[in-house]
Amino acid sequence: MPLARSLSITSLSGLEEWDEEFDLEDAVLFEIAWEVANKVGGIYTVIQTKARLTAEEWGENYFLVGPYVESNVRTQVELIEPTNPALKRAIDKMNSSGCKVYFGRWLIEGSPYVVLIDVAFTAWNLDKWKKELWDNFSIGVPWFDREANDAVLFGFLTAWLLGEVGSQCEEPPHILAHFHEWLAGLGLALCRQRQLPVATIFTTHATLLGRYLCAGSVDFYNNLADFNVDKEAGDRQIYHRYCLERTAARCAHVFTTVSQITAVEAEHLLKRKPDIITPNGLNVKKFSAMHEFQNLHAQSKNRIQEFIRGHFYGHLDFNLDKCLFLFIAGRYEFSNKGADIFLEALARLNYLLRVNHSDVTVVAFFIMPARTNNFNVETLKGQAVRKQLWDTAQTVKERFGKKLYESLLVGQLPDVSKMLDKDDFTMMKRAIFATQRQCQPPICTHNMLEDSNDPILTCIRRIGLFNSSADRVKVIFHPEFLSSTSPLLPMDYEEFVRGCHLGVFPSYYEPWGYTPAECTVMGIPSISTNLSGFGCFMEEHIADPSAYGIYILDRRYRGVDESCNQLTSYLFQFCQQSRRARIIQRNRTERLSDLLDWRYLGRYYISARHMALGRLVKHLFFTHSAQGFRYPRPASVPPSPSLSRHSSPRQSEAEEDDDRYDEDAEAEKDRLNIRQAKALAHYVIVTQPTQPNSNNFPV
Ligand code: U2F
Ligand code: UDP
Ligand code: G6P
Repeated sequence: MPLARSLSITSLSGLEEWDEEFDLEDAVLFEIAWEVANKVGGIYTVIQTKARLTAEEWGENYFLVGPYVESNVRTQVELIEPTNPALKRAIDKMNSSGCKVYFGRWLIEGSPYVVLIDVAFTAWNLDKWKKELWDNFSIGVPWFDREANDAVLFGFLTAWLLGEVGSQCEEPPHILAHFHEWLAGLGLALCRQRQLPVATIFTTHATLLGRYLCAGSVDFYNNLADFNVDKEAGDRQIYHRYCLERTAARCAHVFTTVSQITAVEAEHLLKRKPDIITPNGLNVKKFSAMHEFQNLHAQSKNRIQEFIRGHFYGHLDFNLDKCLFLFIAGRYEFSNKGADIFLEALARLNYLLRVNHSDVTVVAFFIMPARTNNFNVETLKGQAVRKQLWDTAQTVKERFGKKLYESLLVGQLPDVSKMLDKDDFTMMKRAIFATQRQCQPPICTHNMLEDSNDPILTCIRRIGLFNSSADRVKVIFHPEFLSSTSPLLPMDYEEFVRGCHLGVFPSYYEPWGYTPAECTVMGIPSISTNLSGFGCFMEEHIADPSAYGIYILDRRYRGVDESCNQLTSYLFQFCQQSRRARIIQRNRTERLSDLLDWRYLGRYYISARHMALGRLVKHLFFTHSAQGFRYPRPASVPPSPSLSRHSSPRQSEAEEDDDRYDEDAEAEKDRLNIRQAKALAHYVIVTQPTQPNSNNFPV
């Protein structure tokens, strides 16, 4: 059953009441994206994690629309008969006109309904629709761009579906359609061009041009206002895609982006200022025991340590108990994701740890998918050797135990010198012999197809981080996403993150950045930047982010070298923290989960929907002011920045023994502070008389 059938926002605490008569009992919401039940990237995470909340709110009237991909449907969807009569008639009509449209339940939390369209089945329409696209929008899509061709088919089919649903209803329905990203954007433009009674929202999760420009050597943020957008798109052969994206953004009743930083980018590159920011949330699961996530950290860390034992066999000359695991993960965009400055900072950290005679060892993981030819022999051998040592130890232990038992049975204390015989020693010597290794432990776990041009490997060769004994910083490049079925590191990504100490995401181009957000809800500190949507969001909402384990690197107002120095100093300070300090910091990080929960962030989507409906149905102009709360500084951190240094919870081992620090009291004080801050947060929706929509179609 839906929770808020009348689209009322009064159920959210701290929100003002909607005082307009706005009967939306019969309103239906379609959310349309290429990544519905189809994992490609971050948009899948947005839709999949938000589904439960939206399904609770809209109940039977919420439908996700995506492409039909057989392999996905087999594993993720249960096909059923359409539940809504008008939608059933619309689907039947399309299917009898040569389309293949399926209806089902997506088997994720919230079990939302999905309408899946087989675009390939309607490919015979492509030329006709491309002509229509050219005639009405002057956008020409080249034959060789398969993704853009799919976008054309998907666009025409979704507009057809929405038009058909409208015409199958007896009363004019209130239809809301929320489109994500350029691949789904054409459906929106067609709804407006055909003047369908549909309130439209377009959310962009990155701009095409922004991503391309940043990946080149362009000073992006200082030149945002000056790019000749048509020329830049043309030079990169994405003009037609860019046009599709820009048309959707300009035609939408409401245009949104995932962060303020992408809003500025969109304003300059897509020539429309977003009406509202819709930040990305997560489906946060709370454990009933408060410290359960700490136990999970310890368990997962043990498993990573096992992998390290195998990977560094023959060179295990460092203390695993003083070993910190750092990682970067995501799309392999070397400089956009900041892998370049992370490597440089690791080289500097290596130097600092060495000259300071630190007993800490850092292992930095790079989890970024690249083209490979499977695992390499040396890494597989490492795990085999480790297993062999383990088996040997178990066999010797059993034989030892048996002799001990027999000796005790006859009432004698054993002669320890005779407990191990020649066979045992031979077995152990053989096992030790197998751990002899002439080469250094490998950097890369796989055989790379483009080894000599790979940016990470090339950079490692230049900075000389080769996992030698003297290095305090070791590097492992795993060019494939993690999986629990891997013979090497059998853990899924979530387990791996939990076992690490710090996620490092020093991105240059990052509209949102789910990876640091995921770290936060798992109670793992992270480094992000003030050029990432997540970093800016946290800066805005938390008085002293680093005290909570949210380190935000300045990549906006500093040069690369300076940012790299700042990153190095964050890493070095992190390495100096005691275990207790890390535990306290993790507790604080985890306390921020609520801020990233869809239960809090979902309100921005609600607000966008109200605005769109208002613009379509009532021709009202809404002024929205959705202000979140600001997390205060943790209770025990001194208010002065100089006193708190970079606000790590504890600085020294001496302090660690100081029992005056009461963690539970701090948590309780923090909770009180946060409750007060939340109460002060306000959210106002003001309705005003009709004003012309500055983004009227046609553009
Ligand atoms: C934005 O991210 P996107 O999902 O739009 O990024 P894309 O480049 O379109 O897709 C990259 C995804 O592809 C996946 C991996 C990435 O998330 O999961 N992938 C893969 O499965 N195999 C590979 O070999 C390589 C990549 C934006 F950039 C983010 O900042 C936002 O957080 C996100 C959601 O709003 O949208
Ligand atoms: N990820 C994953 N397996 C891995 C590494 C990463 O599934 O081994 C996921 C991670 O959970 C995150 C996504 O990849 O949700 C990356 O999203 P992000 O928003 O950080 O960047 P994008 O690549 O979408 O731009
Ligand atoms: C968790 C566990 C502790 C363990 C600690 C290790 O907090 O509950 O038992 O000592 O993790 O922390 P570290 O930062 O050293 O991995």
